[in-house]
Amino acid sequence: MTPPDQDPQAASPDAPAAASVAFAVDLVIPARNEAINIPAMMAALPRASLRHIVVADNGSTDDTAALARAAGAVVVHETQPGYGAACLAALKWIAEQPDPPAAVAFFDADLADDPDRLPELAQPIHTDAADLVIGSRRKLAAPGSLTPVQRFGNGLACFLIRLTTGAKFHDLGPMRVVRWSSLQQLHMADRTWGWTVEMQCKAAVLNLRCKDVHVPYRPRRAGQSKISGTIMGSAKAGWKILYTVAALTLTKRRIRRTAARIRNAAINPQATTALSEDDHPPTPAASSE
Ligand SMILES: Nc1nc2c(ncn2[C@@H]2O[C@H](COP(=O)(O)OP(=O)(O)OP(=O)(O)O)[C@@H](O)[C@H]2O)c(=O)[nH]1
Ligand SMILES: [Mg+2]
Repeated sequence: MTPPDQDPQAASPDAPAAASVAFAVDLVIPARNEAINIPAMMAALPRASLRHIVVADNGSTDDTAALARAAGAVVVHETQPGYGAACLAALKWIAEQPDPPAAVAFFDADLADDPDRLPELAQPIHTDAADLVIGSRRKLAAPGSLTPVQRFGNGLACFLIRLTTGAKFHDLGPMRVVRWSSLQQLHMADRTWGWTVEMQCKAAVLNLRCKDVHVPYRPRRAGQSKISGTIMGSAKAGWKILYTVAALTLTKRRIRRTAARIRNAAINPQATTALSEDDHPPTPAASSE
């Protein structure tokens, strides 16, 4: 990852200042060649509910970064393709800020989700009723916005998580909010399309309080469909998701041990809590987008 090319303190004069809210929620937006959607997406965000808006520009060859910056986002660059790689780059930037957020929200740049629902997803975390809130598209998705392959794959992954951990999820929707301290314990590692399922699987293994909220979903606003719209994209993402569920549910003890070390380090910063390679679950090579 290269450093962000914009300091939030030096945001464009037209950009609203980062919201100063008691319950600070930072928003992560992975974006790869989404210039066509960025202005409308940035304009639609509920800024008053958000502190930093971090767009992780994933090797875009269009104006994604410049447009996001002009609209007031912090832009970080990640050259390695991959949804998870982009999210990790944004989280690294957030972790380097003087004050950690209370929670982090995730939102896709193509405006397929409704950003007005973000405060509702953050609410159960604010009231300490949940640690992870997933926007579930299963009931309210517009016709055609989720392909049959996506519905089947997401349903199968949720079924397998339930079978192996007992946790009830209904979707792997990208719009979600997670408590910052919980996110630390999840020790996220996947750099591609296993990101969403890794978060849910690990949260289930760690018995975090998880909640599904029904949200509407529509086809991407504009631009080229990169994953679900192509057979190869769906096949790669589907394989990665199922592999990730299997790998993670076979390494429950390791996930718990890693989380315990991170919790201990938070309580006692003097303790030796260095994480090793062994703390990362096995995932397939991050070769695809
Ligand atoms: N394909 C792809 N998307 C990325 C990458 N990094 C970040 N993204 C972003 O991840 C989000 C989700 O990607 P989408 O292409 O919308 O995937 P999808 O929703 O499964 O499929 P479509 O909306 O039909 O394209 C978008 O905001 C992308 O711009 C990457 O390396 N590859
Ligand atoms: Mg999309």
